[in-house]
Amino acid sequence: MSNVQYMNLNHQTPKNVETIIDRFNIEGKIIEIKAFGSGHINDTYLLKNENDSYPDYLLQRINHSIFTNVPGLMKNIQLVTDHLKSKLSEAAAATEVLTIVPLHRGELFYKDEEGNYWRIFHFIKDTNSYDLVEKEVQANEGGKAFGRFQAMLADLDASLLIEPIPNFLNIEMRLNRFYQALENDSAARKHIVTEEIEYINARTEQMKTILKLGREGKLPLRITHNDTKFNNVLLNKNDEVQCVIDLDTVMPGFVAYDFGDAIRTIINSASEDEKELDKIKLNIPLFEAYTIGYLREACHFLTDIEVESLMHGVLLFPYMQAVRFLTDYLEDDVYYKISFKEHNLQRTKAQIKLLKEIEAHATQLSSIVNTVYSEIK
Ligand code: ADP
Ligand code: GN1
Ligand code: MG
Repeated sequence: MSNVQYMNLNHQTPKNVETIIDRFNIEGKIIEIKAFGSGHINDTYLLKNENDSYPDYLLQRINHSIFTNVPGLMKNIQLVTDHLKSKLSEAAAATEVLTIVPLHRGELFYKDEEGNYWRIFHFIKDTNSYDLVEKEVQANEGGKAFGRFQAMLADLDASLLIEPIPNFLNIEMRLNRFYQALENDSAARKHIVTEEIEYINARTEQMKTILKLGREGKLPLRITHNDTKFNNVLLNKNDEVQCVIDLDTVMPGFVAYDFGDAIRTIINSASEDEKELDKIKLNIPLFEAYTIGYLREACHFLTDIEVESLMHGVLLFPYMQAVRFLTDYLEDDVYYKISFKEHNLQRTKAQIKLLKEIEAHATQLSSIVNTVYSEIK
């Protein structure tokens, strides 16, 4: 019998959704399906159950042009979530870690006739994710979340994980792709972005600091999240951390990457794609709150050089994001979801403005990291 009794379908509902949902081992009856969240990569839908004795679910179409090895990706998520759950009580494991809902025969995803890949997680109730951080307590909880995440994964054998996107956060590779896109200029947009190109060109060597420290053996590779923007952590109604989500990019990385990408979204008083650049200011109390939350959880395993590297991550991430958005703009918007024609250009400009602000306050931000670290360790 079908698990889908009645659905409040709308134009955003995927085709053949009943057939897709019926493949999965879900409980109860789904009575409503709606598009959910503001992620840039996957298509996400909330599946509402008929009554509260059964869970709601989160259905996702995995963007398989970006994640080309879906079996490997799902295996990664299973390894990571099993490892996290093994350290928690049964009750905490169910609500503080993502739970994959398998198909009836146990597979972790479903490939439909059109070649789309689908997966389902338990929907974690009574939580919020924030595109824009509002309060210090939220930033502090976010820091705790990602610090704890890294700490709990420190004893997972990294060789078991595949790299879902090879060189994902390698700035050298990102710059090579950017210069290739400039050379191809396939959308004939290069002439519009001369100022942005100049800004990027002036910082290429400086932005390779973390990579170089890694190559010199001064920074260890750890298991990191690699997509720590703030809407990838769920907070409960009391603004306490509930769950780290969006585990698609978990793989070996440097801790400064997770710190830098989280700060990129926390310290910005405006949104990632703010049109009015004057609104992009730094919220330094939120920076401090995140740093305290993170270092309290992570200081026992971090080396002094890793702590020093955090500030390089803070500079690198708005830069890398500007490079990535601008590359996509030059390539005619093939990677990120866009809501209007010049969206990737607007995002690029906003990230460059954010980096200018961070550069202007770098000494102050560095000294906050050092003070917090010396007080906590
Ligand atoms: P994307 O890769 O497109 O960013 P995410 O996995 O981050 O996709 O999901 C998009 C949004 O859906 C998240 O920002 C969050 O708001 C929400 N979300 C994701 N997983 C869950 C979950 N298990 N429970 C509740 N909300 C979730
Ligand atoms: C994407 O999936 P989402 O929306 O959480 C991207 C990140 C970028 C981010 C910018 C797999 O994250 O790397 O930092 O957009 N994810 C992937 O908002 O490319
Ligand atoms: Mg996300």
